[in-house]
Amino acid sequence: MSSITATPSTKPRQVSVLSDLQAPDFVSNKALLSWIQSIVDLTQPEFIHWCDGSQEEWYLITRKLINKGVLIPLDPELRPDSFLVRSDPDDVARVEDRTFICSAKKEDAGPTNNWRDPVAMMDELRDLFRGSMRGRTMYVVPFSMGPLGGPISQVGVQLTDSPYAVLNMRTMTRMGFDALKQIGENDPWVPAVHSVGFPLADDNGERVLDVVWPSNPVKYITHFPETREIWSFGSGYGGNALLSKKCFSLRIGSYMGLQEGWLAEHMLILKLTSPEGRAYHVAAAFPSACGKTNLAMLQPTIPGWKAETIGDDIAWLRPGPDGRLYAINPEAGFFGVAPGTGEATNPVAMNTVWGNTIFTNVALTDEGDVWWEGMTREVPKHLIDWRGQEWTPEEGTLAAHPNSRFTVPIQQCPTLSEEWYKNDGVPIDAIIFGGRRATNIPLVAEAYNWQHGVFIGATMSSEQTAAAEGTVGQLRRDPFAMLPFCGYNMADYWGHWLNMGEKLGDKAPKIFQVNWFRRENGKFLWPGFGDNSRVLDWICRRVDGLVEATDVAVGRIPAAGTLNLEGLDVSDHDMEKLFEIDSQMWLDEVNLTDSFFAEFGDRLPKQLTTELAGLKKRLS
Ligand code: GTP
Ligand code: SPV
Ligand code: MN
Repeated sequence: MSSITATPSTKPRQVSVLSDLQAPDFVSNKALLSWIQSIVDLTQPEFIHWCDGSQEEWYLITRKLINKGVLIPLDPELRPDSFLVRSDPDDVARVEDRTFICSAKKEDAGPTNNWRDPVAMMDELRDLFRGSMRGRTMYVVPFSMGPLGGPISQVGVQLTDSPYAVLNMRTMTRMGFDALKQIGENDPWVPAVHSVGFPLADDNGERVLDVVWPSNPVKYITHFPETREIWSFGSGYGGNALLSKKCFSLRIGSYMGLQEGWLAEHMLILKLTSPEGRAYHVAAAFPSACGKTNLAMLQPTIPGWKAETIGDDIAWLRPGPDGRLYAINPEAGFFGVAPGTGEATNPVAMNTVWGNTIFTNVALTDEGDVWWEGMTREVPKHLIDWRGQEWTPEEGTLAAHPNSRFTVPIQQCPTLSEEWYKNDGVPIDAIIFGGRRATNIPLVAEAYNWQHGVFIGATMSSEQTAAAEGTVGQLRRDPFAMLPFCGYNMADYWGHWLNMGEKLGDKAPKIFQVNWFRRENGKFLWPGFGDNSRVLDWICRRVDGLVEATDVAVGRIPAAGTLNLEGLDVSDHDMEKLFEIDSQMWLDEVNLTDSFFAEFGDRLPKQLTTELAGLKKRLS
């Protein structure tokens, strides 16, 4: 563990257990109060802090963390009210092998999730959480996912001993007393307990020293879908600790969606306006660190198109009164990947992080600003790297961690659509699935119909990124970009999508597949970023039946001349490669899909078997 941030009191004292919850007067929900009391009794914090979401609160917490050396303020002239934070090198990404779905029955978690018996898990958690907040402040963090009081919105309360998590939650959600007021006497909310697992007292109750980034080598990210509870232990980083995000909005959310007839998805939401002035809304699922933030902030390179951002990571979708599928972004901020983000690739993100931003695990410049690989063409001569060490380019190491991130309010995004504020969401015209695939998957293909689209989503694979612990670059199945985020049996999830298609009928969005990452000799064939507007243009025109498509084995690809390539410097050879369908390689993939589907036994919807057989036939 790195540097010490507090001197022990000369007289070690027994850390007290709270006897008074100090709840604000307006809190009337008895279940909420008794739940908080039970967590206080279990974790034994020294202080309790109800987060009101005010500016004063932000000021007090940031000053406290500056004094402890946790937040490093950046030069206010360069990046006002912004901070650098360095995590423990062992706590830098989501821990998928420590993530559990604790449904009563193992089959309900399914073969793609880690499962624990809920009673046994809870026993183990109680042992871990007992006294885990001693000597610390427990923050009560009420938050709303979606606009306050909106019909699609949900409220949660995270109890945490991490003030860093509090600051992030403040940016990522509508956090504070306004959200707490949404929980009336009989209203539901999702309880989420989080501890970094580093109490400031030893077994004798004597105070111990804090560290800059407290965490615990034992980590558990656990979900109880049937009782809608979240318990997270041992990590302070990203999706492990900001429980509104993956834990609530996706894992618990997806199960709520199954029960209540809606969808919680790992999707960006983008509004596009054509040169003719027609507005389209698209939702796109890409695995972690595969381009959602970038596509959500796209600057079209083809004339006349306008792109506006609604969400970059999560979408909640449900049929509206007119029978179409409507989406909201439940979040209020971006927790975006820093490396690769620069003026050349994502100028909108660069403009968004002008200030009020928390940067985690990036490098510090001599001027007191931040830097990461890909931010500027020119590499600084000297930096302090993400571990806090002197760094020069000759070092040959990465100055920023590959999963370093920025946390920033969505309202700072210059391309934010005013529709982000809409309670009822936006009607979705097209759903896009994308992954990081060096081979096989064409630049763009349209699904033949909803069922085929569900098959495309279900059979997605992608090269693993640094967003989670594991081997980067390894190709793995990531159905619907939800492999780490589906809170129940993936086969039932596919069934839910198929049912949704039936419900939506001819009002269902069209489904597409894209791949910006096809390579030849290690080099990307497609320029990506702003030029992805060319693909979106084709997709929108297909939605309105304005351009022709050619049927191939895997779907419908642009007919000759229908993809706008004007002013683009991609050779005919590369364009051909981008759409190449190698039957043998595809048949190999079909065989792998066969074994993948077999893992789900008789829970696999038979429509997917039909689709697989259809694909095989078209390929041979
Ligand atoms: P999560 O926040 O982890 O869910 O990720 P995300 O899907 O929002 O990923 P993001 O947009 O941050 O992209 C991650 C990486 O992909 C960055 O390093 C980008 O530079 C790179 N990237 C995004 N779009 C493109 C593209 O069109 N082409 C290429 N080659 N790289 C891209
Ligand atoms: C992802 O990994 O998909 C993220 C980052 O969006 S985290 O919030 O850490 O899950
Ligand atoms: Mn994500």
